Amino acid sequence: MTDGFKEVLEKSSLHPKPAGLVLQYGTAGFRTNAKQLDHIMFRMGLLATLRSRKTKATIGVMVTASHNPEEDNGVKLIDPMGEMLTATWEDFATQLANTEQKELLAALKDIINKEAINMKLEAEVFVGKDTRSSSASLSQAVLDGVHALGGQSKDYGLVTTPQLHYMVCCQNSHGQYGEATVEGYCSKLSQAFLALSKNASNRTDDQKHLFVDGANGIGAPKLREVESHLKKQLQISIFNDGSRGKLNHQCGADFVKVQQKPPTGVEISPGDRCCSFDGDADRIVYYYTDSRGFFHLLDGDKIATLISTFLKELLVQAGLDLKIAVVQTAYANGSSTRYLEDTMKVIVRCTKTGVKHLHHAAQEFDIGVYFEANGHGTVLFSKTAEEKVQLLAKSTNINDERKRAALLLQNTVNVINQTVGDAISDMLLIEAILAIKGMTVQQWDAIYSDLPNRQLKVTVSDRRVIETTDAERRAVSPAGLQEAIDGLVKKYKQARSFVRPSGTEDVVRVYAEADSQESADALAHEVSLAVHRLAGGVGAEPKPLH
Ligand code: NG1
Ligand code: ZN
Repeated sequence: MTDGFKEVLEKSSLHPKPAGLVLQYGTAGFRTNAKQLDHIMFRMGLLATLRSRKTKATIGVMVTASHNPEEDNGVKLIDPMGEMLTATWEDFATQLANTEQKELLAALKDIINKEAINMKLEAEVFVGKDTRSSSASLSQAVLDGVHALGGQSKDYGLVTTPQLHYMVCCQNSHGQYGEATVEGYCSKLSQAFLALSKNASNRTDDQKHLFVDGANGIGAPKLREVESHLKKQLQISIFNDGSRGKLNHQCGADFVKVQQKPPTGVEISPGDRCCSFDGDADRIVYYYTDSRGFFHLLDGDKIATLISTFLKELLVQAGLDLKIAVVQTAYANGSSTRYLEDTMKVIVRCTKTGVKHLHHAAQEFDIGVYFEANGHGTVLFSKTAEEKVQLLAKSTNINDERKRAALLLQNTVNVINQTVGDAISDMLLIEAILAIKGMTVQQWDAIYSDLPNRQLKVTVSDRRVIETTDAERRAVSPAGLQEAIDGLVKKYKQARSFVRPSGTEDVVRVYAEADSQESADALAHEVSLAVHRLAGGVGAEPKPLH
């Protein structure tokens, strides 16, 4: 044990913390300019090793800053079943990250004591990274941290975030979830996709064609690996594959969702079915342009609607009584919530922003479909739900319709990466559903019409002055802000607006929706002004959009 700590001391001096630097383990781990992260990475290697001893399981560490600019990077820990790190350990992560160099050993020992960690136990950490130029040395710093505390490591190199989550879950379920290799991932998902596709009636090559914007990130090369298993059932053209353009620059799911326009670098014709991944391929949005050149976005809400409709129909056909729910955040378009509740009659839950909140809420149902409007999401099946589906799929004394539905459900379970939102897995599921239902992207889009909406950012001196309640839909401080928002919302038809401090950027986010784009834009602007005035705005007041 003493020796181990000696190594920590020696190695940590190679990854020194800039004095005074304070960073927070936020909604998506640590995320900031890559230059500030070397010591964080080393320390997260240490922490993951402790977490592995504590849980007696393999832990994951992913080096990525997702949809942030190329200059940024970040890191997040993955818990044993592939889920996000538990909250108490997020606090340990923040403490360890902010401890000055000379206090590092004391901070480590503090965690070891508090959690009664047996340092004699073995530890194993899986490490992955995205394609950022800083990721290679930063992931090496993570590995240094793991080794300094005597942990074993497996470096998966370049993988998508959801692939690393998948590996961790496979390892800890001793292969029950699948094989903990990229090849195992590709073959599990593609086999399920091919089985689902058999239920589609004959499709032309055009109908099988999908245009994918890889955000110039890791999603593009990883999609190519999957594609080689798809036996041409899906014909993919990949744009922004990283060979030329800059990561997330004018492309990727976040750009397309927030700007509400197609990415640059994609040559598409009216009606072509397109989708965009984000930089680490855990988000996906779809879109097309119509013959008049108008852009149509199919975001996480439309994806959740398509998937939950499909699953609900299969449950009815299979005669399975399982409770299905859709989990959203306040950013979900009001039309989607209304459609799901009133027309589809499914349970809808609203949680705070951040995947872990959605994930936990979804776990409360037999089938929990969760999606953020930005396209991050997946489907969770309870153990009971999976068992009932398996049993029915095996049974011999049921009619053809029930059998077909049970097999479809079984393959749906297998195509989904239940550990976390996964652009590749979501894409395969969506493509299979469209094929089975014989649906075009336009028909999918027509299920309901989005309310026009606008997202804006306001810079304030301290965004923590904004505190919220009711799943972030109402602000409780600063005084007067919520009253101001309520007053503004009343001026517009079908309007809704809320504000919250971002967990990944130093800004306050403003969201507004209304019956027309002009109204949504005007409301978003007026609410931004209220935030600037009442919550300590920095710089010039926000200008109107038009
Ligand atoms: P913040 O910056 O807290 O709004 C953003 C996204 C989240 C989530 C995280 C993590 C929006 C409005 N917010 O969080 O949904 O995806 O990043 O990546 O899209
Ligand atoms: Zn991401």
